[in-house]
Amino acid sequence: MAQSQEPTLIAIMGPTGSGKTTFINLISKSNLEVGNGLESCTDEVGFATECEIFGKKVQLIDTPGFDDTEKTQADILQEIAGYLKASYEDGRLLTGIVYMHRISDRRMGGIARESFRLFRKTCGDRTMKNVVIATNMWGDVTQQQGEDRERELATKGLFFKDALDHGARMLRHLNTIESAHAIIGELMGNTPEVLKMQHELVDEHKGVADTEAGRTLQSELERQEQRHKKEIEALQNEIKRLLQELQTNSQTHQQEMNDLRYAHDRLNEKVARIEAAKETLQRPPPPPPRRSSWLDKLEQERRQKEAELQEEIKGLKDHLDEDSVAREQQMRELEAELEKLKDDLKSLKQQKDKLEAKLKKELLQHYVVYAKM
Ligand SMILES: Nc1nc2c(ncn2[C@@H]2O[C@H](COP(=O)(O)OP(=O)(O)OP(=O)(O)O)[C@@H](O)[C@H]2O)c(=O)[nH]1
Ligand SMILES: [Mg+2]
Repeated sequence: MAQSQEPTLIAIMGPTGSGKTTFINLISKSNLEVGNGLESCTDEVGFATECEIFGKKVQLIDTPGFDDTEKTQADILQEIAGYLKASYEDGRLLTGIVYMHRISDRRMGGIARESFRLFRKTCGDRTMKNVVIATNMWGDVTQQQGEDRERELATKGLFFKDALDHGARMLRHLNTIESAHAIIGELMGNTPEVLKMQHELVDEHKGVADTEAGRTLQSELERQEQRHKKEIEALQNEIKRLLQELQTNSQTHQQEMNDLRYAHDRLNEKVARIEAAKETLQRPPPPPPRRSSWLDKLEQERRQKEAELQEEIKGLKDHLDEDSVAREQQMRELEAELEKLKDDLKSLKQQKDKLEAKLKKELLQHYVVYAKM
């Protein structure tokens, strides 16, 4: 039966995505938002519906992971500090804390270790006996892998050994209500304790930055800042070196460019000469070369001589023409005379033929007379 007393307060902490909210919903039948992507889901302290475990009222408190994808570690520390301070001032102390860790993580890298360190400083050594480190996601590894990792986590100072040495326990959460109850059951009989940070904030009136967790975070931030500054310096040197290289290269490139430009100009000249030669080929042949002046003079003299000769020839021709006219006239007169002679000859011939015919006739008459005699 549930008691009317104040519920036992148990906070669930751990890296983002480690299954804190899922664990809380499983036990308390709450409906707190569970992440389904790569981004962090719970970004502030949340309270689950009160539930009853082993006859006692329990309230589970959900928290954001120190490695939240949106908020900084300082934001998360402030958020958790705010809750711890208020709850201590209200006289409500945590009976236990579950720190979730995925056994499926191949490594517990820098951020995971840093988160656990902040968790340790928040709790302090004295309250480690009220802490259960719950490994989950056993379904994602083989039994052997899970056991090997569990051993490594428990025995290496870098991981959970120190916390275990101070009284923390390590349990497996098999994602069943039974294993979840078993984990909470481990914490139920504990005496509620004031966490280190609560003591610092409330009893010692320190600011968050002055708490051990705050200082740890601050020195970590300074370390990160130094590292980033070194990285920036290295980057600046690299940029400087690249710029110098670029400058040297650009000088080399300038020379190469000049050479190319020179070669380009020479080629252009050659092309222009070829174009000109082609154009020349297209042109009509050039006029004959000019002769020298003495040739011109000779030519002139020759022309003059030719003109004189032409004149002389013309004169002769004219003269010849006059002679021929006279001769033609003479010829025509001779021809007319010849024609007249021909006519005379003809008429003479006719007269002769007549006379001969007359003579013949008279002879014949004489012959007949003679014969009769
Ligand atoms: N396989 C497996 N998956 C789990 C288990 N617990 C949680 N998950 C899954 O892990 C993812 C993250 O779970 P959440 O419960 O949101 O984790 P969270 O620690 O609350 O994350 P934040 O709120 O971001 O800090 C979800 O997809 C869960 O379904 C588990 O025990 N086994
Ligand atoms: Mg969550």
